[in-house]
Amino acid sequence: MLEGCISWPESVAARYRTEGYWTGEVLGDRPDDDAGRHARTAVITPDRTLTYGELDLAADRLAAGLRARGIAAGDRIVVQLPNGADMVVVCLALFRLGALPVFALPAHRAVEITHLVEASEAVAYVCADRVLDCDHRELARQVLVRTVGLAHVLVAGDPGPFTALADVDADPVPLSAPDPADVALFLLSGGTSGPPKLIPRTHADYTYQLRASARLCGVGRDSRYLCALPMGHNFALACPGVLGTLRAGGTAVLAPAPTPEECFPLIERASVTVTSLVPPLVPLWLEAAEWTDGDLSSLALLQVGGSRLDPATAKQVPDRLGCTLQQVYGMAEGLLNFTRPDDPEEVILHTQGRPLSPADELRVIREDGVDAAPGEVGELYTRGPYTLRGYYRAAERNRTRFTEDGYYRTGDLVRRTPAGDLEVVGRTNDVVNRGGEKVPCQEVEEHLLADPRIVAAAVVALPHPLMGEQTCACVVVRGGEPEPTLRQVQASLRERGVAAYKLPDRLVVLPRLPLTGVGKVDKRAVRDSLAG
Ligand code: OOB
Repeated sequence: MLEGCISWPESVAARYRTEGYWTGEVLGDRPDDDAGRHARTAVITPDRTLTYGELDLAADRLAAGLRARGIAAGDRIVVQLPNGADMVVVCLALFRLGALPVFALPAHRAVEITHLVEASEAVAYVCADRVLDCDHRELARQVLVRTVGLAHVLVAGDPGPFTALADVDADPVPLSAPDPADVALFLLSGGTSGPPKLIPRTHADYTYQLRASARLCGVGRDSRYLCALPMGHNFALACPGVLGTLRAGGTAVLAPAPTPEECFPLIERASVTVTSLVPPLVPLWLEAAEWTDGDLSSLALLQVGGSRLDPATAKQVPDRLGCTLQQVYGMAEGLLNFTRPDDPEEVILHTQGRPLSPADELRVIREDGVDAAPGEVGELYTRGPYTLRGYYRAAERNRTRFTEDGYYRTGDLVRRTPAGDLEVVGRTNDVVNRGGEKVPCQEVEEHLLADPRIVAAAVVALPHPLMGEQTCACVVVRGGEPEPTLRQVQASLRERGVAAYKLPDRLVVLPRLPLTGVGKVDKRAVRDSLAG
């Protein structure tokens, strides 16, 4: 396995292989038993349609082109592309080459991309020319100034001073297949407190996740999965998402944004059968479904996950969208829980489901260290055939986030019903879950403290009706300085190149921050004082 990654103990790996969880399959391979595949539709976007034959050829040409430019198996490539055909082609090309995509989120800016390039020692950054108000060529320029080793910037669209992705093209060459036990890609942690940690996912573990989630969700050749959320996030990528749908021989339909305006016409045009959303989008979709004259009747399954879904909203989904609701409680680190389409309504509305795999091992540990009984709250620990054994090059973090016997400490507070379904009730770690987008408090506090006017900062979650949680920055201002406004604080963070979703939603200036007995900021007291 790649240096800096922790593999499963050999006895455990052998069991996953003999029990059929891990096979010889690798990402990017093609089934040899599907005669009609070549001509079937693989990808639909608002302006392009690709058959499997066209997709395979585009990926093979790009893989050969990358190789000709010196990119090799094991190299890390930061990928930040909007949902579209290029993103799918790039993924397949990298998998076939054995190069490892590091999936950035669309909202990431210079701070985050710099961190990802440094943490992964990436040799390339793949981006679009412009997305909304962001010129990624300018962003790439900033990253190049701050990092060493980034040899290639490949741009979809107008490349400016860099290389056009379209020019990375060569006649296909034979490539040796990667080892199923090796790392195939990196996802980003949302659940940790500092900057995101890199999560290595292997060919064996990820192909298992794709196969098992497609089976659970009934995704096959006749399925059309709408990717409305960013494709680089585990949920839309692989639960079963775009990659699971393509492995199953179905069609991936890619929407540039998750709004009803973008998605409803695609649902109708492509007869979409399944899609996934984060909870804040659900009320918008329900409302838009009332007035749309588009035909949404093909939609059979709506997956919702990433943060807590309000049961009253959940209850309206079947009637107003005409489909089955599935709650998904997952994490980039591995473990996925799903409600099953045939579960009783009570389970679908009020729980976040149960594990994907019979080989997932779960423990719920109370605050006093004892295993919780059904109904009792505790922190969820897990290990299994698609849950990591350690973050990439993060020995210190790994000591605290994993037990000696390999369980990942999720940081989520859950309750297990007697039937084994999970309810997520809170968190032990310092993260604000802003409608599925995870804001690491400590990182934002560090950015706030870079402002010379601010001498102390505590970032906490405040409840919010649509987002679930919002970010509130509580700051102490240096004596004699005027109090900054929220807009000023947001502007200074944006100027530093911080992603927009991490900017505080609220600002509270306090005379001092409450401290615990050992002199650390007492976040609970901060939250309580705000609630008051
Ligand atoms: C998904 O993945 P991440 O890595 O962005 O975030 C994981 C964390 C979990 O540890 C939990 O705190 C929270 O997000 N979460 C939920 C939830 N699903 C995730 N909290 C309450 N209810 C849910 N349904 O967010 C993710 C990955 C794959 C599939 C779905 C979501």
